Amino acid sequence: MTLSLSLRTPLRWLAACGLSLATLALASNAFAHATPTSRDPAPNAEVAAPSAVTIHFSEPLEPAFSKIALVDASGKPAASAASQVDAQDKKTMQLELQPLAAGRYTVQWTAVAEDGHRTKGTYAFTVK
Ligand SMILES: [Cu+2]
Repeated sequence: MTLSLSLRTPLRWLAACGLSLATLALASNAFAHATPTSRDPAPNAEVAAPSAVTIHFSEPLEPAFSKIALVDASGKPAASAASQVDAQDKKTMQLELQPLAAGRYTVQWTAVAEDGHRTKGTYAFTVK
């Protein structure tokens, strides 16, 4: 009984320690996730036909895995080009647009930071 207790207690401490280390690692990784710092058009904005959707991110992006898509109110793709990550700052992603018809549009973005972590989001704007 005494033996098993003395063996198990250090194991429990190890397990607890490993858990808090994992929590710490997760918390510090969260700072490296790419999140939007500005979006143009802005969420819920009413705009004249914009020439592009531009999103600035908090972290540099992996261009191969990061993208912006735009769909119209019926869910159909509304952009003919593919989005681009700015080659210099790598934190700006842009989707160039043909003139859009009036209506509501949804931006769907996926951002993969240089640490490999993926973030994604959607928001809508309206073309007058
Ligand atoms: Cu991360």
